[in-house]
Amino acid sequence: SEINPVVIVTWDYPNATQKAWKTLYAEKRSALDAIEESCTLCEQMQCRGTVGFGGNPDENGETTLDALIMDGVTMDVGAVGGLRNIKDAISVARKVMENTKHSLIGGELAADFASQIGFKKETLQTQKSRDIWQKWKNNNCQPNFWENVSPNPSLSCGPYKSSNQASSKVKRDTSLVDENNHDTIGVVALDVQGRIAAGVSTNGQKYKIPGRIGDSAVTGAGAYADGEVGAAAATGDGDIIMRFLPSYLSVELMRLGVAPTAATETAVRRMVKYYPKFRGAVIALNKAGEYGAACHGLDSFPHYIANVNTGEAKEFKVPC
Ligand code: SD4
Repeated sequence: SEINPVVIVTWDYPNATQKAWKTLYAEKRSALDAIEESCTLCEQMQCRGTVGFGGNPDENGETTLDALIMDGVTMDVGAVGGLRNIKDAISVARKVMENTKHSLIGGELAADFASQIGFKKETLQTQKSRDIWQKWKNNNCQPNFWENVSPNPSLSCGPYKSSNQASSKVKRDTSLVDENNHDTIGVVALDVQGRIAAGVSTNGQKYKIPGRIGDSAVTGAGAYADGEVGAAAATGDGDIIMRFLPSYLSVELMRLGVAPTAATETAVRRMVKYYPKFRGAVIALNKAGEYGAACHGLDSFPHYIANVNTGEAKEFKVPC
């Protein structure tokens, strides 16, 4: 007998949600397909400049991508971190999962991997991302992600010299995630065969230090799925998210019988206990098709849900 499919998507991405819903409901395809299709749409649409090419340049003005997909049936994971010059982050992640014994491939070599199996290498810079970067340079590279170092006086912006006299200390409890810097697409889905999967795709934090890889490449941080229980995905300050694995924690709490909303609230609270200025959110879905979300440090957290009751992508909002 067929299960009623469900999909939850972070932030206000109704098109991506609708795409996943069509894949799951009309086409009766897999949760993995729904995740790949919806994340791919956002990568191509450059959703809010925070997914895909041409957004959130790093200190050198380059855009690099993090993505992860997890199959709750096989517990297999594929991820890319700091992927350069390839637009299709989630699809490359899926290839890592399905066509290799590895789980995470990074950087320039991940681009080589992708190009070997047919993905096109091209710059991820656009005029817009160059302009964003130039403006940041002109503003003395503020904000930046260095701490406990002094700027190298011979350069207008980094690289920086190590120093004990911190003149430009950025405290880690000062969130660097602002309203335009936190919109990773995260997708959790249940398909008609009862299979559960999760995935995320992002270009990471704006002005990140080149080489930085975020939570969206890390299993249990950006996303997690266990077909016996459910799935979760996270968005927000990835450098904090990857210290607490809120997606993994949410799934483990649901395993103990905690409802999705309460599970995500506990996972968010764990981060906030140590980092009171944490900004971000977690979504969760259990095997019964129940879902929930929690957030912190934002005005509110919009997310989209599609199931047989909503009939199409419908917006929900939780206060933070
Ligand atoms: C990161 N979590 O790289 C990502 C950024 C983001 O919604 O936008 N999350 O830290």
